[in-house]
Amino acid sequence: MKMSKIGHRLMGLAVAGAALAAGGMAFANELGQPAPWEMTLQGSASPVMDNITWFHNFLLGLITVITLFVLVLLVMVVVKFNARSNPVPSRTTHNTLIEVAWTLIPVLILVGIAVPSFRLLFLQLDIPKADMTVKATGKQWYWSYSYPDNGKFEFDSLLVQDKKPRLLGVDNEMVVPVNKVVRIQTTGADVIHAFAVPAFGIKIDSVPGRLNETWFKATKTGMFYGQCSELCGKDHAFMPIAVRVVSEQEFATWVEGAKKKFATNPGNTFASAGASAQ
Ligand SMILES: [Cu+2]
Repeated sequence: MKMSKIGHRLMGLAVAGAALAAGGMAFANELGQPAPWEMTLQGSASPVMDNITWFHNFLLGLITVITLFVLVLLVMVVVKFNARSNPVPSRTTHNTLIEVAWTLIPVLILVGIAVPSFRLLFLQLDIPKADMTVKATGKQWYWSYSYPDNGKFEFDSLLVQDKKPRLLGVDNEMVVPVNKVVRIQTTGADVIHAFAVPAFGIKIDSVPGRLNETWFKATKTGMFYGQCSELCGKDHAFMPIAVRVVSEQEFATWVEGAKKKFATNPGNTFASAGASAQ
């Protein structure tokens, strides 16, 4: 009776575990936002993030193989060469072949890591010819976006308490067209913030008095969320970044609406944040 009760509980636990795992799997690939039980990187929606994901998986595979190899060697040493099984140790001190191998192979591995690593670094830092620019200004504690190429309007983007997804929903999203190279220029109006959107593989500091640049090309439409990623004060956790990626036509329509909607925005002296940061 007692055993069956324990068995029952164990089975319940197993089922719960499996359900959680399955739930995690189902959520893991949700695009543009974090998910419960997520173990991998967020889904990618830009060429840079595709590369980051590939590089991460490549390194994870490589380090797994190396770690297992070292573990096997250690186990062999422990089992074969302990005092009991190997009472008379060999007095060998050098083996040229092995010494050359254990110098050369790690060098080759490092070169194999360096090549894709530098390629990725150049992809991130060498900004291609931009189709448009969005300037993101970090403020305590919200973001302001301005569109210098699309009519010089600027608006604020604040967290909306009850909006889903929780702590990520904002009143005015940043909107960009799909498959266009968007240059992000960012600065801080008061303290250092950081503009980060995982699905696009971007994270860059927003520093008062400086204009930092990065870029992304969103390859999918939809909502993509990020957060300020530099401790910036008491509401640091409550200044999300919400990017809505739409078709080119929808973007043009949005620009027309935004120009009117934000025409009377009190903070709409273009690049005012940059000036106040000097
Ligand atoms: Cu911040």
